[in-house]
Amino acid sequence: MDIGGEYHGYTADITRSFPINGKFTTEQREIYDLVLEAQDSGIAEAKVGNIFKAPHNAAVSVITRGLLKLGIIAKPEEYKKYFMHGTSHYLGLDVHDAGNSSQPLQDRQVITVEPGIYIAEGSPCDKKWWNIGCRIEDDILISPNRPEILSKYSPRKADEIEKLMKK
Ligand SMILES: [Mn+2]
Repeated sequence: MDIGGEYHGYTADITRSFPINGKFTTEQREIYDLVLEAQDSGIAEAKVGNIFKAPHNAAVSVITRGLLKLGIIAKPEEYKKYFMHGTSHYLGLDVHDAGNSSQPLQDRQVITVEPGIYIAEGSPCDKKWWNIGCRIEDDILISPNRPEILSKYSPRKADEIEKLMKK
């Protein structure tokens, strides 16, 4: 679910992915944990002075390494087949807010970090991966120190998602 909300004129936008029957299969869990790791790496780069694409570059690096390791791709550049969108946009008065992505990240800006992996049926990999799709999106406040995850109270780890699904 990719969900946008608005409160007193300001917006938020988060995404959560979950296994439809409540429990991740082995393959779903591999992909989920890889996207989560990519997101963690991206969030760590969401800080003052970094280029706007720093979170994306970090996420691409993790996803590429992971897809190679899982044998889903054979060459690094093939990651684009399964991760075909950007990782961040600005948040503010609009849910895809105006902003100059050629400027470094600044204190008090809010951006999303939302890597994903989408493996369509018929993809050139083992069919056990087909039809798995996953994106995890959170809202990050840029500060000089540690990036602050504004959406941190929404369950994010695979175990937390399964626990929530059990309710
Ligand atoms: Mn978004």
